[in-house]
Amino acid sequence: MKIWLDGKLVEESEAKISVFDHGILYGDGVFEGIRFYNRRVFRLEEHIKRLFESARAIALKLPWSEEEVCQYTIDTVKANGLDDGYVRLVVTRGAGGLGLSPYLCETPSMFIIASTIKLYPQEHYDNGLSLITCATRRPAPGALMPQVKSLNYLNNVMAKIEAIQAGAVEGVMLNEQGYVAECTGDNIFLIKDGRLITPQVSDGALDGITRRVILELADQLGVPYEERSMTRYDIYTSDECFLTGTAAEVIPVKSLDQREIGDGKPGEVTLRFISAFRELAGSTGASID
Ligand code: PXG
Repeated sequence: MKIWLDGKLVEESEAKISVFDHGILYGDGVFEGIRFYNRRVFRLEEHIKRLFESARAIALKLPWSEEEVCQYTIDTVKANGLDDGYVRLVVTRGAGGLGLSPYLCETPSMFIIASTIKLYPQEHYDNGLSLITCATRRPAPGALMPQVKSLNYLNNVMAKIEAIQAGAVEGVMLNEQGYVAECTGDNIFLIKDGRLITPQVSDGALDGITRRVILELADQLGVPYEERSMTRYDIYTSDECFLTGTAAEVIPVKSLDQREIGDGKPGEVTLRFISAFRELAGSTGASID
């Protein structure tokens, strides 16, 4: 596997970063995950824009332009000879001394991995996955801005452990006010009386690119939607529920806290979104050829 690291495509065994990198020492950095389908990188410019915005929000100045990073992403996918897969870009504050001041770090580091990812077995896409409500809350937006895709995922990792230990597949995370924010690595959507509902970003959700695609598709499919605060009651009493994320794509949910959602099977509106998403993802995106 070839890894893009600070300007060069190197062998995986050569792709090493310093133990003094503040990405490791303090989780000081940002990342993106992008899918490619049929040799086209899906929503490439949008992901790179979000990467740059995440970096700006944490006062991390990148020495490359957005266009250059798009090109490096394409170069990495190409160098690995994959038609379909997942690209992971990681930008760290770079190597500096001990001490959390980012001003100790001179140059940010970036690496790009082009590989494959499978978050869930096919069975969950066919039958829906089970969720629990996690006790671990999303940090308040005033503590950690939910839009920033930072290298601080401990909060999500703790929530994921809870979900798995409870025998579920994913976990719903609430914000400090008790409203639903999102899942540990996916955004959440409900269908109630023919309307699509998803929490607002200000409730602690990542402004997911797949989430944005679903809202665009809602317009095309003529499904009215609302971005609003929701509680667990809204999920328990919804007709359908699904999750979205670059890695997960669009996946139906069959239960929350052992309460069956709808009739416990992937709903009809959900299936329409899944097929519209697949069609779009399989036919659009930045070509690597
Ligand atoms: N919420 C959170 C907390 C996420 O981390 C999403 C929502 C979905 O956003 P997108 O833009 O992908 O539609 C994410 C996505 C990985 C990895 O290992 C990344 C995510 C999730 C799971 C794994 O690269 N981020």
